[in-house]
Amino acid sequence: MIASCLCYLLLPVARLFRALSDAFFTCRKNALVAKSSSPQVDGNFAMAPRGPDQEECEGLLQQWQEEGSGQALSTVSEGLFVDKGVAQSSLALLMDNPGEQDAASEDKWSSRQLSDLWAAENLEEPFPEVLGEEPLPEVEGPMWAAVPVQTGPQYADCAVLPVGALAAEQWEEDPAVVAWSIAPEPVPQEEAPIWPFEGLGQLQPPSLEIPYHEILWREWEDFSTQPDAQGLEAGDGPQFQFTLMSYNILAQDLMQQSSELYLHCHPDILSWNYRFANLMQEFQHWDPDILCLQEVQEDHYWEQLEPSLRMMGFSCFYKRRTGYKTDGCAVCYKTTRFRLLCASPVEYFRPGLELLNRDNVGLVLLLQPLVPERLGQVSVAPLCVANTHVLYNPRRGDVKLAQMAIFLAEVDKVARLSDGSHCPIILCGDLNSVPDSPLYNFIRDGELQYHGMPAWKVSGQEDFSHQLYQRKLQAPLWPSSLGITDCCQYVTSCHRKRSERPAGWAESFVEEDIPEPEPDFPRTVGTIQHCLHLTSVYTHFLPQHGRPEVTTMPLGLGMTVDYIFFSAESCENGNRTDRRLCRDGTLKLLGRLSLLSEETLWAANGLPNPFCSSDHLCLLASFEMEVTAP
Ligand code: KL2
Repeated sequence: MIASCLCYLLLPVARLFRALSDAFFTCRKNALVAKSSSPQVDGNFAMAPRGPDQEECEGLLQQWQEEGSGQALSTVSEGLFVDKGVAQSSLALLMDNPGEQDAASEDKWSSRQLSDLWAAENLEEPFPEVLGEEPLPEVEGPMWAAVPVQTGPQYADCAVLPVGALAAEQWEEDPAVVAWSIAPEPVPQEEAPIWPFEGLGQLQPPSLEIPYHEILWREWEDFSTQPDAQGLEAGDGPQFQFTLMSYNILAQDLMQQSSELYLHCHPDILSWNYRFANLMQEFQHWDPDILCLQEVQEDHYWEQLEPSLRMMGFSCFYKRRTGYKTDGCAVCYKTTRFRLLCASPVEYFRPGLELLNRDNVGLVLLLQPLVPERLGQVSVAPLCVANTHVLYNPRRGDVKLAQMAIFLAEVDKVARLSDGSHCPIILCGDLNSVPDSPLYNFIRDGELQYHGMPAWKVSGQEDFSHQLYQRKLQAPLWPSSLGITDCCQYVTSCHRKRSERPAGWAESFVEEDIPEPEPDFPRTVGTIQHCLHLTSVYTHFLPQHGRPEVTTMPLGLGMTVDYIFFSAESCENGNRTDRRLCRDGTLKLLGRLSLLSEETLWAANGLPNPFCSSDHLCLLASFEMEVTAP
């Protein structure tokens, strides 16, 4: 009786709170836009439960602006001075003592020491330019931004007030609009940022100004009430639910090296301080339990992101790229929801192998879900979370596939149970490959016939069919010396006898010293496989109007290259050829944050924009795991 009364009272209150914080979030974004002309974006990230209506938003905005720099990033700046000697991340230690990770041991290693340790292991050497990414295309000006934006259909994505609901003057007062409708304040010449669009009228946003938060509104798509194959709805019986975000946050160094790609952006919104504040606000708003980041610049990670995320309750792990690039991947998890079982950094660079001479990396964590005490003595399987950023070069699909093979082999090793099956897996990141490309289909279908395929075809990013010379994929795709089979498994884990393995979980990653790979093992002819049974959270077309989903917008061309894949059991009559996988395996997809169309992002001046501070959108999904009685 008391419980049901509480339910009736608490549920509406919780919903109201959510609605209020959503409204505040959008106001705060506009405030950030208004402040974008200042070199430092101020304000703390705490969200106040405030009213959702426009008036209140404006009031809040004014109040926030008046507060000015007095509250300069209070939550963040505290973190900046945290002694690195007590940093949380103790990856090397964990690798030495898997399973013995505890608070005391974490304190023994400073984050900088660990970083140095890795750097030493990586034997970094400067690489000649030729080993880097393809040279940037010549860009004379932001051509794409000059194309007139169609302001019609994209508003189908807006979940809040329709366009005509407020008077035009109100929009004009909106700081999101003002910031983009007027030229920036004149500043002394020596301080003036180079803004290449001075006087280029066609680059102004469309005349009917819509606040960014309206254009870029993202729906939560809820699947929790859809019954699964067993007819069970989410929440039938005890379950463990969590959310995961995957986000390429655009490394500042990479952005500066490829500044031609960002000519459409006002320089103020490209400053790291502005973008950092915006990104943190996004993390705080969506509040994921697991955060998988790509393009995390090392200094920004140690000095700002890690301390801030730690204060938000995350424990974070980082793997920097090999070579001279300064960014890498990070995986963070809420310590109230998960306990770390193991962390495995993955380097794709292999000295002496031309196929693997690029500096991309991945990071694989095995996490033990922490079941709330109220559920009693129940158990949940560990969860394997794998995050990577694959090579960009659209011509080198051969390299991308070899990188993916190493990544899948690591995931297989970390997630493998003693009976040969796998624990639930989430594989996410920026794969620099589009949906339905051979690389994408390989992950989803578990098989790829690659022999004779032009290397550029693998990722589907660009069509190079007109070029005379085309590198073709030859079998075997990678040499046996890599120690990885055509099923994307380490040779050692394939050949290991069951009886040699102790029962339980941790054994597969205790063995860090992989012995010399056996020189010969059977290779297939022109086919690679994996057995992880993965399917994508996103379906790559928007439900409302069937347009392609976009996760990034290089030079105004929208495409999907970011993914969250997750374990799904094969259908009962699971036939590999029908390419169908059910979504009701050990991980159930409860919902996802909708993506946007290219047209919608055009209307917001592409990416990054004052509201979204990366050239990628974040991906967010909610899952449920089965909880079993012991
Ligand atoms: O597409 V990305 O952006 O996932 O957002 O991944 C790579 C590219 C990232 C890391 O290498 O840098 C970007 N043209 C355009 N973008 C490039 C290029 C290039 N030639 N090289 C690297 N990137």
